[in-house]
Amino acid sequence: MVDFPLTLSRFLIRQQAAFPGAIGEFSSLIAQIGLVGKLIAQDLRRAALINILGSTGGTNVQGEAVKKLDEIANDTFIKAFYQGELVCALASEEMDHTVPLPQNIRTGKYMLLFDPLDGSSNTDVNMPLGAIFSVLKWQEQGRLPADEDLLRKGSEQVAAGYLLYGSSTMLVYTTGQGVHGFTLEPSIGEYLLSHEKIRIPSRGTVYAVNEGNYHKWAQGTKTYIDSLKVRDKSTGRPYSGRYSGCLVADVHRLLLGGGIYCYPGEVDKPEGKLRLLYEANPLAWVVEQAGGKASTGTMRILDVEPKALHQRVPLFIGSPEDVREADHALQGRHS
Ligand code: AFP
Repeated sequence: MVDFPLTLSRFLIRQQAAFPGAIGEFSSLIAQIGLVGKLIAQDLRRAALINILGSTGGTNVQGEAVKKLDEIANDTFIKAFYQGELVCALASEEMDHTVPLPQNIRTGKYMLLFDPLDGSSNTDVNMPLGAIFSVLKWQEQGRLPADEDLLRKGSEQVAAGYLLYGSSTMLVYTTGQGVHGFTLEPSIGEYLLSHEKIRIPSRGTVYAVNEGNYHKWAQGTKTYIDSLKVRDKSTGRPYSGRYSGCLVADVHRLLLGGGIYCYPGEVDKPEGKLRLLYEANPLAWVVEQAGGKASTGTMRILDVEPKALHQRVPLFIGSPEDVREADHALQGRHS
């Protein structure tokens, strides 16, 4: 007999049972993120038919052009959590500061940071997109967290994960007990457990990087990327290049098949492009929980002390042997 599928809700109930005294707030938070994913996936499926492709004409806090779908995804996250109950702080990659929650509501104990639509340059060309989330716990009573209260190291996250809008919609997350992936079964509107306890291969044969930036990189970065293209039987090189323009999709590929994603710093922009709190930290924890590594090139991502909500950081993430080699090359050491 075929196994009966395990839904996200039943999985959450089982996980919750391991925490006596848990009142279900955390399970509801993950389920609500799943709901956001369903709503956004529904818009994406029909995007070209309902006039939601293209740009709004505005720019976001990062100075980047805002796509209509960026705005829709951001609003969906905010509406889903605005009434408090599950969270006491909401911070989005698209917004300057934390979202002010209404006065006099009952707030939950979690702080949610999110990138509502990752890879938004893919919106108009029907390519994969994602959303990334990071959950922190607020311990203080009597006041709501301010911006600076969200400046916590990645190692303090209590949950992290992503939604992937690809050929199917997936929710992948960790709470520090492995990484589990759920695929949305659209005909019944349920996420079903499809990838239990994901483990990343110790080495891969794929690298993802925007090589158009090659001339902007420091010598260590150039040396490392060059080395991936050299024939070498022992490491399976040359590696294949695969870069989608969507971090979530690229990280998902290497989580399942191994390899490395790099968004290096540049000589004139050593901090790189990606955001520490909304992108690097949550994905670093997911990948570490699957047995991988995530580094700035000089230190573990999860140990970086954040100084600002929108801080950027260079990112090398993926199979442990690959990331270790990247670190060595960037630091001018031999593997
Ligand atoms: P957007 O969401 O602004 O398109 O940025 C996507 C992203 O943060 C990440 O998902 C990609 O891997 C990376 O930036 C792409 O950046 P480049 O266009 O500079 O390669």
